[in-house]
Amino acid sequence: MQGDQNPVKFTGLKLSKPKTVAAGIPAVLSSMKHILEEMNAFRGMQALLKLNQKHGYDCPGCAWPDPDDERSPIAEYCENGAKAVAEEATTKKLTVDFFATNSIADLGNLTDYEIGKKGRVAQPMYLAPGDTHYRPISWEKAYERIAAKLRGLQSPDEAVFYTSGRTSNEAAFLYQLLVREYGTNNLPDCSNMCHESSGVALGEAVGIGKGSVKLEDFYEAEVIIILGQNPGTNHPRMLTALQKAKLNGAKIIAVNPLPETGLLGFLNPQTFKGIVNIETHLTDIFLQVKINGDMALLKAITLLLLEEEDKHPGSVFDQAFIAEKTAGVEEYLAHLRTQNFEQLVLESGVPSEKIREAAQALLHKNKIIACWAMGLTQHKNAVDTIREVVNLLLLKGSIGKPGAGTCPVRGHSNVQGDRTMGIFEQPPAILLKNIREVYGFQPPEKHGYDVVHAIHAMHRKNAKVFIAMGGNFLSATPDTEYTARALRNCELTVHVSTKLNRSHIVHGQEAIILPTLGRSDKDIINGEHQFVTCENSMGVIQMSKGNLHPVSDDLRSEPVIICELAQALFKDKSQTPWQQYATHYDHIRNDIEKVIPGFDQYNERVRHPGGFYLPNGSRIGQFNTSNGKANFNVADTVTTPLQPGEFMMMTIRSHDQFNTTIYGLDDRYRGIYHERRVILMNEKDIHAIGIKAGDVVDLFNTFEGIERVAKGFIVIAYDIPESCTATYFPETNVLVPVNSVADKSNTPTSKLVVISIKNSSIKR
Ligand SMILES: Nc1nc2c(c(=O)[nH]1)N[C@H]1C(S)=C(S)[C@@H](COP(=O)(O)OP(=O)(O)OC[C@H]3O[C@@H](n4cnc5c(=O)[nH]c(N)nc54)[C@H](O)[C@@H]3O)O[C@H]1N2
Ligand SMILES: Nc1nc2c(c(=O)[nH]1)N[C@H]1C(S)=C(S)[C@@H](COP(=O)(O)OP(=O)(O)OC[C@H]3O[C@@H](n4cnc5c(=O)[nH]c(N)nc54)[C@H](O)[C@@H]3O)O[C@H]1N2
Ligand code: SF4
Ligand SMILES: [Mo]
Repeated sequence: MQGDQNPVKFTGLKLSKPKTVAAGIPAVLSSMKHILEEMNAFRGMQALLKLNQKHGYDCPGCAWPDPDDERSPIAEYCENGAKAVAEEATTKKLTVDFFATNSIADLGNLTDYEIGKKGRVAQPMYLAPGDTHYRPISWEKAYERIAAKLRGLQSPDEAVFYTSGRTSNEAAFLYQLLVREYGTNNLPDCSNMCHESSGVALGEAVGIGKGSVKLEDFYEAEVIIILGQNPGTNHPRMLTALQKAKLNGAKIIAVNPLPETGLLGFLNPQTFKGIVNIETHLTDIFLQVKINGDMALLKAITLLLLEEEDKHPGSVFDQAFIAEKTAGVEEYLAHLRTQNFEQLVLESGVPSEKIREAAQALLHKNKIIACWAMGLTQHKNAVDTIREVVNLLLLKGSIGKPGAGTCPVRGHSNVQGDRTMGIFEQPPAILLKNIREVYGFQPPEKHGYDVVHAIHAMHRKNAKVFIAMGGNFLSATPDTEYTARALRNCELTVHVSTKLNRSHIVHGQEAIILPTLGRSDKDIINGEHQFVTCENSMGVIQMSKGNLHPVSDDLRSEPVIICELAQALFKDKSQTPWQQYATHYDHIRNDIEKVIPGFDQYNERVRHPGGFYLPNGSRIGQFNTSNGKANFNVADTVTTPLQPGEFMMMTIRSHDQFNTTIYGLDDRYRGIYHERRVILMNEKDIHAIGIKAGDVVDLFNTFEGIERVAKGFIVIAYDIPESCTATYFPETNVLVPVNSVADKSNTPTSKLVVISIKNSSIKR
């Protein structure tokens, strides 16, 4: 339907050679351009000077950690951090007039890029049943409307409460508390589409669903393997850590279907060396795998290591560690011995000499860090692939010691914290017990809906109210047409949002937008400047205090919105101090301390500059699994049979976006400018199906016999393995089948969609 997807508008593709170094001066210039497009220079300086400082605010971009010790006083951020701030701290705003002149249908004709550039939502808005325009509504009336609807449902399980990973610890804690007091565990979150596979795999293998390394471990590592991650774009300051690791002698192995610029080389714009363009070459060994060829590649490498270990027992594997700390090694090695090296080479797509080179680099090293992101997690067999990464680390004794370990690099800036705070449809027993003891109500135990289950439930009208704490559910989820129908089937959709997005346009019978303060906004309550806290990818809890004057007086903070909604919903029937929580966030933290393990003396410790680390067993070699050991896993590789004319498609991020927020139209490092509707293909494949680079094509998927179509993409010949293609998320989410999910984690398989390609009737 109209509005579900980005309208096809070509913007004028320009191509150049992909870059060989990331950052440097072009990154500094790009940061400034984005900032100055959205605000004046004074506000820009105010915003950037506090970004990632110990008394400033946490970057709303990714979850990469800040250094524990010294921080640059002027620029402790990257280009994409600056863009995230520009997007949020913009002084453009959507007033009542904007909504009066733009109908829902008008808004549906805008691309995501155009919608985002309109500015911040400035007051609560309401869309009445059958109405064509959002109209202003008071906060109190909005809360009443939502509360009445929630109270009127036959069961609390008819409501769905989504969370995106920018939400602070305080807001996340209150949100899950409200939802559980209301009576459901329907708490899907963006993590379900992101690192869920890592959480499941690591939980089973080493007893905690988080990574084990600290930033300092990078500086001690001997080998760093980076699989399925594009840090130059998505975690740019990771390049600084990699640069330091290299200077200390580490070797870097990159595993990716694309030669991503940030993995190849880096110019640090913060050092004098960088300014005068002396580059650091980052990757030593680039393994250009086929899409989902990682498991075969890992097995091939491990097989070579096993051969050497057989020849010289004890010289390659850490036998003492294996004996003392792990379980299942016999089964694993027996399985490995059944594997055929040549077959694995073929499945991985990587030349055997390259695999031998990688094995050689690992042979006598045991300070090994493995980093990964969406290139591993969003596959059918993602959990097994990640466990194969852990298998390798366990053989080498490379976990629970300095310079070694697991590093799933998280996406959203507080996605890890939200999970710690209880945003999870499968609540752990300890959380339920503590809630019961502290708040005196019986929280529900039955597991709730995750993202995919929530879509189906709304589609079937089993769920009738959808509430989102941030995010862009429609565009981030798979199978856009199906999800749009699901949202439209709701009786009420509610979004707590900073900016307008497609999920506000594809709505339930009634819809409400509650505008909220962002990370960079100053949050004053009763004259006191409040702060919130976040957890980064390495388990550090830090405070975040915005310093910019909000663009509208009618914005409220996420914690306050939740408290006010809870009061409207529960009236005087709740024992929870909702009113008190909204007066000072210290009260919230005092109670988090009672409910969530690891937060002792929360208020005191988080006020220490740089915050504090949460406990993490795997970091110190204590594996809190059911058998107290780190567990090996035995699983076979999975191949995707392709018919002639079929390809594997991965959906990836360009350099100018944050998930569904489109900052700009350039993907500078890949040399693709001013266009997002593109498909990257191997030259031979282009030729084989009788099309040409520059042609406009339509893309098709027919999973489970349903035809899904994404129209109008320009073909680009690119350095990508045969049978593999790449497009940008979210334009091709329409092709990701909602029922194609990872085993165990239920994560949509956004990195492997089988497609066919035909010339389009649409002209450029
Ligand atoms: N600027 C910016 N920063 C971001 C985000 C953003 O959108 N913009 N998003 C944030 C979020 S929520 C997340 S989760 C992270 C995402 O960070 P990434 O995971 O780095 O993001 P993707 O673009 O999805 O890239 C996946 C990478 O995996 C590769 N890949 C795809 N399939 C495979 C495969 O089968 N095997 C291997 N080995 N590689 C594969 C792709 O070529 C690509 O380089 O970034 C976070 N940071
Ligand atoms: N095909 C495909 N699909 C994917 C992925 C992929 O790689 N390929 N990646 C998946 C991943 S890893 C993720 S994490 C999800 C992301 O899914 P989401 O987290 O749902 O999506 P975002 O685009 O990050 O959400 C952006 C919106 O959040 C709101 N927002 C921004 N800041 C704030 C804030 O401070 N408070 C509040 N309340 N709202 C705010 C704004 O309204 C903005 O429009 O997408 C997933 N979808
Ligand atoms: S690396 Fe991530 S958290 Fe750090 S400044 Fe860049 S976007 Fe922000
Ligand atoms: Mo993510």
